[in-house]
Amino acid sequence: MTAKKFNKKEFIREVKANVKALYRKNLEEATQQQIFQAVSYAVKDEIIENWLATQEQYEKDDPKYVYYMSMEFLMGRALGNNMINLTIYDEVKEALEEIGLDINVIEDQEPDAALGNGGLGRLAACFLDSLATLGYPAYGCGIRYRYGMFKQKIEDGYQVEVPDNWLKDGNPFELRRPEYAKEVKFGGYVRVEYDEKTGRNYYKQEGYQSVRAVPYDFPIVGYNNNIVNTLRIWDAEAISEFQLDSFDKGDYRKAVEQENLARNIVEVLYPNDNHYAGKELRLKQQYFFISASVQEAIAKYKKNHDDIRKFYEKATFQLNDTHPTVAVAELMRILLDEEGLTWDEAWEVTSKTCAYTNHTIMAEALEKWPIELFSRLLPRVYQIIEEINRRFVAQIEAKYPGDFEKVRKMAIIFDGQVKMAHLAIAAGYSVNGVAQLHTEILKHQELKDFYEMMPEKFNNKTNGITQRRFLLHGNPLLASWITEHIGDEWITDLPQLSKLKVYVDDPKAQQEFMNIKYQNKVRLAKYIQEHNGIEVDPRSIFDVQVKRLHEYKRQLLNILHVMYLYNQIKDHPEMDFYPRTFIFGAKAAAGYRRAKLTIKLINSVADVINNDASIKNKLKVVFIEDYRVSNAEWIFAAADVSEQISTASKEASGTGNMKFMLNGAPTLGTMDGANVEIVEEVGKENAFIFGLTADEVINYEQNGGYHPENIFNSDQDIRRVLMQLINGEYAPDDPERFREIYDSLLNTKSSDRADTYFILADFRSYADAQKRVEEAYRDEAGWAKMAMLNTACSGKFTSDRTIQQYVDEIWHLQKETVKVK
Ligand code: 475
Repeated sequence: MTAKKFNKKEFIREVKANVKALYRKNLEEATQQQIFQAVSYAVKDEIIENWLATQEQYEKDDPKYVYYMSMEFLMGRALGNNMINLTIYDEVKEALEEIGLDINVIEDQEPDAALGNGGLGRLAACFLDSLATLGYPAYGCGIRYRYGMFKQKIEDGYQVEVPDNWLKDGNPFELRRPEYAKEVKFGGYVRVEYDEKTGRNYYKQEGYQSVRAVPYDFPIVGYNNNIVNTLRIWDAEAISEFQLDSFDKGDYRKAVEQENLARNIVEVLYPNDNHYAGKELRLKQQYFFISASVQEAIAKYKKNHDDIRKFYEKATFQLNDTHPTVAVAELMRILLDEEGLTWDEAWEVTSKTCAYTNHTIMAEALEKWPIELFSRLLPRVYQIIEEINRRFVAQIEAKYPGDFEKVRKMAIIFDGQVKMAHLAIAAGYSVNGVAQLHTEILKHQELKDFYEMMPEKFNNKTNGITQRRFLLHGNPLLASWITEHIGDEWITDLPQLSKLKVYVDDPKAQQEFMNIKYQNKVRLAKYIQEHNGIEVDPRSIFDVQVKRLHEYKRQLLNILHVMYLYNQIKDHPEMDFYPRTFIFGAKAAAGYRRAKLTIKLINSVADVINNDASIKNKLKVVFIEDYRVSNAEWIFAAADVSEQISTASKEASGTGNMKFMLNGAPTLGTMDGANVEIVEEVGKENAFIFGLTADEVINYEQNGGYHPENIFNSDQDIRRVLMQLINGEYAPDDPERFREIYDSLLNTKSSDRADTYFILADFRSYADAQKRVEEAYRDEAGWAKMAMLNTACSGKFTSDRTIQQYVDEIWHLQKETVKVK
């Protein structure tokens, strides 16, 4: 099981040789970026033998693979993680020290691979880490966006989006695989031909445009087990050698269009989280990577198998939300049109291959494509979906004779739209939610009709996170401390952390634990000083909310509460108030006006409070620019309080909540998503829970909402805070600036209901919970115990456990082992 021995001398020699070969420079002349590249190539060399050995072993064993199909893989940086999983981190660190290099500086040269928005994309990345660590054959399948998630600059308090040119210095870990290139066709029309011999119709797409999909492979290194899986992401190139004779060589216009298609398709990640924009290019992206991935999966299968009707025995497709759902129809198309299966045979394969994970119940995230667009772009695929729909509707009618309501609610194609979730559910063998509460809401509210018709498909897989990145790499001090106390098995068996429980009352352990937290706060304070120019006191409570900016996540509730606290401190300067630093980090979708205005509000409140000497540094507000995976690792390690304050029922799971818990930060949150399970593990007394329950929220919603104006009228503290949104308190140059936010909470003159996310309804209970946080923090020993218990009880939330459940209950894969030669 143990990796081959690391040779320090050899490694140094290689780094030096790489600098020479890549840049014709000696080490002394090279920039840190160049050294990062050289070190990465040396680390890649350590990986390559294992990568080969793994693929060889798989070839020999002929196992079943999971293809994790996802528009997003939010990988973050690779170098540190690869060194960690190869178990050569400390050795490389020493080697680099020997030649005068600082591993942190070198790691910091690497741009984040930000091929994702938030939770869904980062979950995919954690899953790949766990799959490799547990030894399961897997491919991540996605898109190699030229530009990932935009970089965020804050200018005058506003978010400015800057393109993320992450590939500009080259990517040392990727491997271009032109030998696996595939053609993907768009548009045109379908010609039907009857074949006398077989008595069948054959369908041919003609007059189409096409692009060449070229895969790039990224190694996914398992922890200390020699296994290296592959993340295969597709680039688009203009067709050159394909089909040169199939269309008029003189068709210059078409050639240019195909060039443009190729260039546009993989240009940029859509920066929307929990939101569907309905753009044609997005559908092109979806079909592009799905067609290439499905073609590749089939080609791989056919190399060693001749009965395509048993494809599902060797492959399963996990669809990461509905974004890759066109895979259902693409698989059908290939089986019918290229493999010559009958409909029933093809359907049996498809419905035993595809499984769907739902990540959100936000209505605005539901993918519904206009028929016109869909059928124009994917004419043959659309025909197939029509037939799937026809048969599915017949099934509904058979089960519920005469009940047209059922058809209206459940059909895949209805009202001029193709509903991707309905397709995924009808075609897949599994439908899962991502936390217990979320799955219950799917079963009994959002997908009720589907659950009633096909209850056997529904199951829960509570999300998880990888402790290798979010503790071992992100919080090395705590990681070492834990290993000193309970050994290092937690790295691959997180529930072992419960062994820490015997230390929670031990004053020495408490002190050490809190001292590590303090040092991590110092590290973050330095980062904030360097990047924001704000001085924060590491002895203050670090109260952190980092996640995408979305109304349902209620960053607004947090900042309104900060405004309320500031009023209190100003009114009662004598009041005993434990110093707090409120830390925010969040990107808003580029077109999400209200979210962007909320960022401006946070920064405006920060400006006023941070520059008010009269409050004697009791309160600080920091907005961390460009929140992303790499700085997240530091932020989690430094947090005292984890803000998980979504409107109950809206956050499917959350995964940041788990990263905070792992790093010893108690949750201040609503009973939403996986918070419910966190509280179940750690105990209510070790969290700060507030607010309406999911049932209460759903009840209000189904009965026409509630009346925030009653709260406004009866609670003068709240009223005062809201008035400060429109009296210029935080916008003296333009008192109307935050009117929209004020209106969103109170004014029903717009067609939306006021305060859709129950901010006023939960405000008092949130403020009370915050008060409890302060009281608890004053009790040093009590707090240390609570923080340690959070770490000790976080074992359930490893993505290793999640993946094992997917394997046992959905995918049914066999574990592989790989020996190094
Ligand atoms: C949930 N993204 C979290 C996380 O399961 C959950 C939607 C449409 C288009 C682009 N991106 C999306 C999401 O829906 C998403 O990220 N959902 C999140 O998935 C992992 O923990 O609660 O909001």
